[in-house]
Amino acid sequence: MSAAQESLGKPSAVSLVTAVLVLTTAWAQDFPTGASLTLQADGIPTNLSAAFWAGEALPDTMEISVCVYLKFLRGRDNYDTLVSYATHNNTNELYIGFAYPSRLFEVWWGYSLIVRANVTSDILRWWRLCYVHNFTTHSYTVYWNDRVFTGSFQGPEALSGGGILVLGQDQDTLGGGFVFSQSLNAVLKDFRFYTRAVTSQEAVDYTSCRPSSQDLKPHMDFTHLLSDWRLQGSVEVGVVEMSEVCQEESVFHLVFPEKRTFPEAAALCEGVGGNVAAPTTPKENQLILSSVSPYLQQCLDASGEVVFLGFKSDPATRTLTHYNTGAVAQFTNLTSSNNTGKLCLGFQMTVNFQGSWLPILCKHRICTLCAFHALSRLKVCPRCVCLNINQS
Ligand SMILES: [Ca+2]
Repeated sequence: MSAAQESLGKPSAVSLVTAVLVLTTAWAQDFPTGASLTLQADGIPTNLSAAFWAGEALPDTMEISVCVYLKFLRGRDNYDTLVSYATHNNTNELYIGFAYPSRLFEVWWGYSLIVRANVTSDILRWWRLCYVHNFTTHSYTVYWNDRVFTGSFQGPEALSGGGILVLGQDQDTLGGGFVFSQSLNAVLKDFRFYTRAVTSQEAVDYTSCRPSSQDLKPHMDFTHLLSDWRLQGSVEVGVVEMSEVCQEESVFHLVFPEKRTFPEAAALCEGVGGNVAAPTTPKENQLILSSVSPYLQQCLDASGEVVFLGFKSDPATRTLTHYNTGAVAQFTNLTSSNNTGKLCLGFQMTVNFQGSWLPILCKHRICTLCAFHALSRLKVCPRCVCLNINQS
């Protein structure tokens, strides 16, 4: 049994403490367009912040679908728990979360990992999810922004009804047993739990920002957020516009023209809410060239490198993987074989190799290029980066 399996199922000795519910506004009305919840709105990793379903209990069901728009604000040590559904017989009757550090999408039943999808789930950007789980055919589909993952699983024949469903914490006992390392710090918008398999058309409509008007109403959603859900701990209720969830996903680059090792560069980028830039398309590579060109005088070193890229090189398998998520690079631009024993990558600016990639030592000191997906949270000031920590 893996460490993850042990920790997911292990009962916690931490008792449940009722904390103060924080509401940005005293909402009295319903939210027909889909409200948002911010779990752990104060950013503190605790076992307190959670949303309990308080409406009609789930029936036994042969099919379920979970759709949500979500933006992770921070990752937690062990799991970012989205849905924890527990019954008297099984505290993991259905568990949906994102495993550290790969941030892959996972579904657990009891002590068994039954579904894993190789999604990218960076923090500070919006992800649009529909998860369809068919107990009869033992098949699943994960719709994740514009990607789709399908597969089959070994598991139960049905979901047992009558249990407790919690968003943002993992139940190790029925209705409790939470630990902060398996909690969630994220904004959730328009959460829906169906006791049927939504059609692929419905799922694609939802994940491509055309959510249905809910003619076939989900069993659970955020329409009556304050009466249907019991909110606990630092939870904020608000409204996020679809235009924010669906805004064009563009990458924004920032150069820090001081020399750092790769670990120092990664710590700097992550400290300001980004990542070391890891281009995924020729167009992004061209954008990096434009971003670093003004810094040649400060940054260009004797071997022609200007900044680190956010990939790790494996000389044995000749593959590049994202340094943070471990995802295999789909686009590469190496000048030569990467079988050099050097594990990091530099972005080259010499005349004949403008914009190509070169394996270098991670302890080498060159400039830092950070990439951001969430412009709204970042203000760029002259000669510094200021974080807009909390806009509320
Ligand atoms: Ca657990």
